[in-house]
Amino acid sequence: MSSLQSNLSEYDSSLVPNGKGLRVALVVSQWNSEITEQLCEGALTTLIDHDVYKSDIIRYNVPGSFELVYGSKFAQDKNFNIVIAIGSVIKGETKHFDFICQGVVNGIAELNSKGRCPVIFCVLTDNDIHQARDRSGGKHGNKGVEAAISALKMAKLA
Ligand code: DLZ
Repeated sequence: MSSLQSNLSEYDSSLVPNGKGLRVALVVSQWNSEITEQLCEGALTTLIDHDVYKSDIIRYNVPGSFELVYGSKFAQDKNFNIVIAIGSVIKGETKHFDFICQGVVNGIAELNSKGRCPVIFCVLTDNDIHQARDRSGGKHGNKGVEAAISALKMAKLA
């Protein structure tokens, strides 16, 4: 379902596992930081709302979304229950957008199949800054919230 049909910040809290005691890494791309800071804030607030201790949430910054793969692997190899990779790729005039998106999605998929804990994909891939704003706290909600809920569910997968 596209985010036009659902709001990324809406969820049924009765279906969300409690996060007490979970250790969470937020790997945050600094490219398009106006957007990634909003995504990070949405994820952080949602994790804390579900009882993850603030001191158990560690943030690592990476320069751009392409570096989210290495940053997530770096975090995965530490003692976390879950990693959330946060980025925003916005289409430009060249094919760079396609290469970055492809690299990040393939890299994170591989970490999920081979690494020691799940990596949640909190990467917006938009045509322009307006679409990105709409999905990072704007009219379509905040993908950071959605990512945090997925993180809680995956960390408690049983
Ligand atoms: C180079 C680049 C471009 C053009 N666009 C984006 C973008 O929209 N979002 C993003 O997160 N990163 C972008 N980057 C940077 C690359 O992800 C990467 O940091 C550099 O190519 C260095 O490896």
